[in-house]
Amino acid sequence: MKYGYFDDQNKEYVIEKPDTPSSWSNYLGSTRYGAIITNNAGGYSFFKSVAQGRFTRLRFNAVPMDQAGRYIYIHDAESKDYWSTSWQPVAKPLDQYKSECRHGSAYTKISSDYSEISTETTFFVPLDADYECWSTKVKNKGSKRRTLKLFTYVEYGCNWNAGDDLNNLQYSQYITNMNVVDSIISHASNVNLPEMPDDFEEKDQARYTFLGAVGVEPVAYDTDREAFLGPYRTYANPIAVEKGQCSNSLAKAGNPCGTLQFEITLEPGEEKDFAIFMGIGRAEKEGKAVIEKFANLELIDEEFNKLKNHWHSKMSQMSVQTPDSDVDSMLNMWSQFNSLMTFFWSRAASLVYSGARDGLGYRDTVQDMLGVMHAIPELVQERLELMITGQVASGGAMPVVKPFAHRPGFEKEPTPEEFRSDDALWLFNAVPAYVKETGDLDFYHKVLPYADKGEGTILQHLRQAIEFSIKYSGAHGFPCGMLADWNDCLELGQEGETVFVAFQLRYGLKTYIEICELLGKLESEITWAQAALEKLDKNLHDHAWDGEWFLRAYRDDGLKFGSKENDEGSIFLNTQTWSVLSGHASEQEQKSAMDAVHSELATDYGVMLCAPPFVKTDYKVVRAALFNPGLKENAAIFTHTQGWTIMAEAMLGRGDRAFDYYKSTLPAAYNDRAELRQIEPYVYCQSTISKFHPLEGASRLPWLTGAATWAFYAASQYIIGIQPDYHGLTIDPCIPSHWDKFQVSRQFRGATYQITVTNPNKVNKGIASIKLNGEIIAGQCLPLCAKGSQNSVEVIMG
Ligand code: IFM
Repeated sequence: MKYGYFDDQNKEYVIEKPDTPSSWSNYLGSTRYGAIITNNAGGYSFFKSVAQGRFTRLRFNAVPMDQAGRYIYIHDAESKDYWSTSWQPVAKPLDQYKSECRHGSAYTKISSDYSEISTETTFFVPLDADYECWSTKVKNKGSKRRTLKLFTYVEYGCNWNAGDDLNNLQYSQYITNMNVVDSIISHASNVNLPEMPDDFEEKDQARYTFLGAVGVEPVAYDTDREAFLGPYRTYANPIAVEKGQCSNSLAKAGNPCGTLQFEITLEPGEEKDFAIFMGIGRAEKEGKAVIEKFANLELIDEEFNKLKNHWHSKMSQMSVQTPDSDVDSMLNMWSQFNSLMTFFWSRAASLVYSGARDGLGYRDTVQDMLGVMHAIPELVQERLELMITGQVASGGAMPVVKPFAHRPGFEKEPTPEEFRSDDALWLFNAVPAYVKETGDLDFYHKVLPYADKGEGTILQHLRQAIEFSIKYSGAHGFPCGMLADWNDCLELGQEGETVFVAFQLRYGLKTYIEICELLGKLESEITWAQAALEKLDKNLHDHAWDGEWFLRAYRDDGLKFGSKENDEGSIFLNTQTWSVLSGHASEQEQKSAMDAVHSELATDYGVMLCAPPFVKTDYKVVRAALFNPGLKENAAIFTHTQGWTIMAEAMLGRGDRAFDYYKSTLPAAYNDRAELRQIEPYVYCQSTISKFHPLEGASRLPWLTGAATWAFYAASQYIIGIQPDYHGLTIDPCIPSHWDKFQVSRQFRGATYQITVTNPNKVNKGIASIKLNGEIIAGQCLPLCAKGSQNSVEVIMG
């Protein structure tokens, strides 16, 4: 079933049926003022951190779903009928109530049409602002005069600390102090304590937000949830809305809410515009300033257009036109926007991530950069440097880096039991990708502190990552599993070894050698890394091959994972793909391993992480066994890993298979059968349930996932094949043979390349010729062109 469509022109996904199988959400704002909004206006807002800066409430995983949110209720003064400008929470029958939701790049527009009144609200956070705007139009489409009473609703947190707000009720229910100042609601907590702007993590301090309106004059208010809703009622039938009158309640404890009541009269055909602003700060200061600033409503449109243009221009650094419109919708907008939001919020803020995970998980964050490198290199640099300073001097990394609390040079080194074995090795993906995108070779020489003590150039940081993996290696010469390798559910024991991280280490060594060769005068480093690489290759050759595919790991007692010897988990995906990505495996091994992936792990909905699932195995051996078969790490289609699968097939030149894999987890490809996948058809998810479970094909945990970044990276660099390189832009597509042509527009280091690729001989891979501005070039790497120049590139495959 179809609930909506991609409006590619406007870079929007348009939901026409509001009764989606799950809440389909979007993100507003920045890493300062963030917000989540669903297609039914559910969601919440937060400042800097979902865990420690959440000031409006959503009840996660509750019934009904996705409440509370940002609501505007309408009460008809004559008929006494009432509804909401989003289908929920009042939920009028859908044969009478029409709704449209347009999720765009950091904004959402929700329109309604009911009882001859139409509304349209655009929710967004202006660039660099610490407030959000709900810009609203209400129109009388009928032939008689209408008097309408309007009510806003948000439910505030009592304490910005989300845990205390929802759990520590004996405390948090007694700290609210609501006021209304010059018609602006003042939401305050702990007002008898000082404000501590320099100590964000201190939850016991005074904090303020405001909510006010422009274009309409409030006639009443409620700030006490119980007064507004009434006992034993829900958001669907608040007593104040039913009566058409607020009671001017001022909550001095309990549950605060933000309701301003307005009255508007509309002649037939007349439209009224107004806007609600909610943000950080005091009503009398920041609130008043915002309301005054936007007294001229036209400024709202200006701010909105600025925001839209900002994100559109970032994402247009790369755009494609292919024979497949699903691919275009994803690559030109949603894959990129999904990667951007994942970069912003890591695994902290969504409808599922409720703030329990604060800070930046090392491995995920370093990978998340790969999908946004081309769009926001400056922000990537800042984040990358932060993460590099989260590496300790011994070369391992802190499992989590907290941006607002991190103190390089003063952090405690994790114990060997706390380290993850893969964390710092992801720098070998992110750092070269950053340098290749920007051309900033000096970055390798930049000196940055370690988390615990000392400092080193970024090149030295990279070397330390290698040293760490070598130091903590086990009996077969592979890195130890430590607390976890990429897979959080393998219990390898402190001395157990991971073949996956061994491949990562090999990739690291190979990359380190390339960097040293590039920088020059580093012969001794090259010799050292080359020797380590040869030794590792021998160990991999001797101990990692299982006959048809690669093993996954050795437990500390010698038990193998991912071997034919195992009844459960006899093959794992990651070691097959990384045997190719790392460059270790012979051509024969690569093909055999990837063919085994195809025969043992591939399904219509993507490639499973391992198989068969763990049913009899003790969860102390594989924690995945605590999940039912077909879920998450227990043989689900773990989408993070799909990008590696696509890349490996593309490196083998098997474009049809690479593309099949890409399409099998491409969200847009499920738009016509969205009830199967259930989640948003415009974003990636953590996992899709596999054939070992009755809900095969249903997907879980949308938005914040490494799948977004790797899918974009794999598709743009390995299928479309546009790869930033140190000295130019390499063109190396690997496409389905039925594609006869595609186009790419890529901005790279200030120049624009309009690339047309034709495929007259229906090949998967291979270049017959490349012309840059009419001249044939040698090889596949476009040389750098002048900043500001427009360049045409004609590529013929064959
Ligand atoms: O790789 C991890 C990730 O860091 C957190 N979520 C689960 C993944 C696989 O175990």
